[in-house]
Amino acid sequence: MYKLISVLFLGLILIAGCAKQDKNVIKVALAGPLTGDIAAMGQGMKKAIEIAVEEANQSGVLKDKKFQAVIFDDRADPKEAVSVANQIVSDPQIYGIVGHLNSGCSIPASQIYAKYNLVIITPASTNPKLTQQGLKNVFRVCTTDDVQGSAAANYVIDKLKIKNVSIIHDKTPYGQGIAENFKATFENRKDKVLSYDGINTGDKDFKALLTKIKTFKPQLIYFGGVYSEYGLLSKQAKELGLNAVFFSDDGSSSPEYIKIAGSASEGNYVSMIGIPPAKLKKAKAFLDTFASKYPGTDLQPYDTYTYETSKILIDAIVKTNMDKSKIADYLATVKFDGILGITSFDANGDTLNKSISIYKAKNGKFEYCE
Ligand code: ABU
Repeated sequence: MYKLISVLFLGLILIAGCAKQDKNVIKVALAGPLTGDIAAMGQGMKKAIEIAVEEANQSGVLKDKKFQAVIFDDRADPKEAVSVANQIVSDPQIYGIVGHLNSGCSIPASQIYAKYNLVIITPASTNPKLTQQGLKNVFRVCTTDDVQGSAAANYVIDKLKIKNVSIIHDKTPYGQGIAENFKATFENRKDKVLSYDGINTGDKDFKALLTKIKTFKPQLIYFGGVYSEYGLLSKQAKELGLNAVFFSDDGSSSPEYIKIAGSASEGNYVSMIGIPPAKLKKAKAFLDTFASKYPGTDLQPYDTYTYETSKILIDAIVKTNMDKSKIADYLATVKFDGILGITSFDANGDTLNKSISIYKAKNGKFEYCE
């Protein structure tokens, strides 16, 4: 009886929901961490898709219809991402997904989108496995961790002249994956990895691990993970008198890192996908809009990427005349001329743009090195 009432109640909610659907609305979903330790990056993605959607609507490209960005918080949690994916696929007005941010979320969620032939384009998930699943609905605008991890290791060896490192990762598909790529290149080049340890995301006290690492006297500590833990590791290392240089990845390349680590961030490094937004000639209009809409708000690492991803998805929806079944095929051969230059995808759905930049924290800001 209880089950029957529940089913009827759910049915009523669905009918009420459908009745409210406006047929003139074409929805594009943004899925990412809107709350939690890395919410700053997810909130940046939300701002970016909203700017792209507003511009598309102002251009009148859909004539009598309007785009709408619908925002889903996966809290950087793979289980929550699956729940979000199930909500997304149940809304027939959603034409595609921009997201997720975390590879650990994008990988399971993409399998659900695939069952419904919904396209997902990620501006941020960099673990190679995402596009190695044989799913034709998956695309990514950011280059992968094998490219970035090895670029970081080569920079550390060639430019910083480092001979030995300790490596820490956050045990996520992203953090551990990129740390393994860094380690492989470092060891292939015959330099020494003194220690290799995993931490848990969300932990706040790393002093026991850092005290152990201090005994190895590493010249540099590489961290595979995101800014929340990178900030605490850098700060606590300094407090312990561990004076190694720190080096991390795109997930750590947020100005929030510098806020968390404070003066302990000075002289530390991150790598980042792509070239700096300020050097992208065509990004100026987006950067100006962002600055005037959100004065005093820092640009987060994936904002330009999310804006571009949103434009790519919107363009595909328009060019396929809102036929969901054609969007993946359209993207497979697209040459999108946008703020990142020309974006095209290989047979797996990975961008052909593979540039990586290195930044160093100096005077409370990330400064571009190369
Ligand atoms: N690419 C950095 C953070 C997101 C992820 O791949 O998990």
